[in-house]
Amino acid sequence: MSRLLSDDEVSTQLAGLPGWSRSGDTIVATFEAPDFPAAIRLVGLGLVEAAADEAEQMNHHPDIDIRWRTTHWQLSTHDAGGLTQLDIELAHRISAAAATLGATAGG
Ligand code: H2B
Repeated sequence: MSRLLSDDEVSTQLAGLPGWSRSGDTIVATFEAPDFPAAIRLVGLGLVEAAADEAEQMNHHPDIDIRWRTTHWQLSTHDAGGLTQLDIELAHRISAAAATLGATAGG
């Protein structure tokens, strides 16, 4: 079981994750596309697929919510009841996957 990160550790790690922020015991990010078709293409083009591959490799899975032209991502370690290094690692992998698709967290 991964250990819970301290508040300071979470803040320090988030400094290296542009577009990600803390929301309670989770970290969240939004990837926005210019319009709905583009959002679905972004998702369809593989952001979700790429993230799913990373999640399976890590056995650590994101919560994903698609609303009109935004995809909302929420990470937390359910087994630990909060944020662990697994969430930080998965966030980096999702942002890297998004970058290859020309998307950046936060807009
Ligand atoms: N994903 C996330 N985000 N948190 C977990 O605690 C978690 C997971 N646990 N994926 C894994 C699967 C666990 O349920 C399985 C049994 O290993």
